[in-house]
Formats: sequence, structure tokens, C-alpha cells
Amino acid sequence: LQCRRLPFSASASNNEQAAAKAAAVNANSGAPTIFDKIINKEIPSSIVYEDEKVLAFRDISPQAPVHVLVIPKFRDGLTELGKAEARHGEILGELLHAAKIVAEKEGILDGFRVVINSGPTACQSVYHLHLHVLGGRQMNWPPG
Ligand code: TR5
Repeated sequence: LQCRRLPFSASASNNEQAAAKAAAVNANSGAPTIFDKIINKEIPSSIVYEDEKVLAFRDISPQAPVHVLVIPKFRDGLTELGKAEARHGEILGELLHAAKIVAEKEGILDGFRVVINSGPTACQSVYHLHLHVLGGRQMNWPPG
């Protein structure tokens, strides 16, 4: 696996690369992830938006001035987008709408990016579906 993670303002962290590899080994095992502890407030996070079904909080390793993760509070089998089924349609729509609310709250409606990494080859490292909302700087294309 070559999951190079280049933090916005620092060099790549060996810890993060190791974490991505370890997570890939357990990919889709269905085991709880660190996000469950964030949802349950067992671990503090910087919450940007929250409702009954969705939680949005700042990424601990921001890749842009604004980097917020949007997650479903109930994973319901959605370890990754690649596991989505028809019954997930409603929550998937709500997650996208929450991403827009986050962009509005963060003042980046003029331009922002939503990213979903699905699976080890896409460098997914936490197996609880999440949208990355990125902005506050000029975004480039294509992504790495
Ligand atoms: O690599 P993928 O797409 O799976 O994204 C997972 C994201 O979760 C990464 O951008 C990580 O920086 C982020 N992450 C990981 C942890 C964490 C977090 N964001 C906020 N708070 C976190 N805590 C407390 N612990 C983490 N391990």
C-alpha cells in the first residue's frame, strides 16, 4: 500500500502511514472505530454541526484551512461507500446536505471539495463512512 499523506503544512507522517496500513488490514471487519468514541463523546472533538443522524467535526490532521469530516451517527453497515445499498439512500443524501451546511458555516460556499475515500486503494483509514469537506484555499485538480 502506498498511502502517502502529506499534511497541509508538514511532511508526511510515518504514524499516519502505519495507521492507514493497519486500518486496511481490518477493513470492513465491522469492528468499532475511533469515530464511535467521537460520536459517543468519549473522545473530544471540535464539532461544527450535529443533528439526529449526522455529526461533523474537524479533522485532526487538516489538509486545508477548513477540513471537516461528516459522518453518519449510525454506521448501519456503511464501513465504506463501496458497501452502500439502496436502503442507505436517505442517509447518503443527508450527509451531502450536511456537507453543504458545513461549507456555509465555515464560509467556503464559494468553493469547497467533498471527498470520500472508499477502500484501501483509495487510502481510506477509518472504516466508518465519512465525507471530507475541504476548503479555505485554492484546490487543485487532479487530486493525488
Ligand atoms: O483516510 P480516510 O479517508 O479514512 O480519513 C480518515 C480521517 O480521519 C483522516 O483525515 C484522519 O486525519 C481523521 N482522523 C483520524 C483520527 C481523528 C481524525 N479526525 C479527528 N479526530 C480524530 N481522532 C480523535 N483520532 C483519530 N485516529
